[in-house]
Amino acid sequence: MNSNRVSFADLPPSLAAERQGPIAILKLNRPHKRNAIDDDTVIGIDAFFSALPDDIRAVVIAGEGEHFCAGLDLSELQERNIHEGISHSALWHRTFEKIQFGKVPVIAVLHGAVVGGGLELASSAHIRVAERSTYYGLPEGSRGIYVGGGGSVRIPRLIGVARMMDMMLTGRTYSAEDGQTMGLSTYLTEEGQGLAKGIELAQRIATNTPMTNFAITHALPRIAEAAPATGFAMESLISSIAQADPEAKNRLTAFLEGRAGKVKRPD
Ligand code: 1HE
Repeated sequence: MNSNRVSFADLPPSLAAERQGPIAILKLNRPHKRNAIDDDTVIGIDAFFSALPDDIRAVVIAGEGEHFCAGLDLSELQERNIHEGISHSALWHRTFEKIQFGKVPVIAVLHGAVVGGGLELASSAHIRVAERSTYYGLPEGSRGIYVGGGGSVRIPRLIGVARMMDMMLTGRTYSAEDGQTMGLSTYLTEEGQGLAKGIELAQRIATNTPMTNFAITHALPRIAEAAPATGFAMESLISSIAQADPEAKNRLTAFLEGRAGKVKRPD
């Protein structure tokens, strides 16, 4: 595979970006601190997604070392007053918004600890691939703090309010297998195979038309939360916009002429 290391933005040492054809791989690169996210890292993630080249069609986020991410760098928290806390949370919100509602679909590849802000980061991606070593936790409850990176908004949409409350109130953790059953991940792989799976999925997603990927990542979640009458109207609009794309016409013609793949049974 043609792989070359590129700097998409002025990234801090805690991040490493690599390009493989139409996809980019962003790695949390602070394994000695279990990829805990400090200010430089969150600002770097923001810069990476802000400066994503137009010919990148999908992104994979992964973590170096034994763990995906230990969440917020707790050493920085000790210094903050209320006003600084609000600004900090808003910075995380802006950054993760660029992942969830950015230019391209994003796949998070998980292993080891996916805790606190690490789970918030993973939840802002569109697809999660978990290796068997993955475990999920929200230790904020026992640390006397609260999620601040959009976790209250995104995590209940994946697993429900009751499960998130339990995790925060009791410190309960979930295994990779539990997470897969609950919907935290939608792919479960053996150890060491998550990145290859994430890249395979990203390469597949990169073959979709950008218009379809936009409709799926931007319109679908908003339609799902809209009142039904609004949702139906939005769906009619976005589906007619997508099908008017010349590339959509080419693909439909290719299918009708027997030149496009059929829908396959699952393996
Ligand atoms: C850290 C952090 C961190 C590790 N901030 N430094 N997150 C947490 O409450 C999770 C805290 N971390 C852990 O529970 C464990 O570190 C792990 C289970 C993730 C990994 O354990 P282990 O045995 O592999 O590593 P370790 O020995 O605990 O940590 C290695 C080093 O990383 C050590 O520093 P050192 O200088 O003594 O070598 C740790 O102090 C450091 N480290 N995690 C700072 N999180 C937007 S709001 C989000 C709110 C939250 O995310 S709260 C949840 C925070």
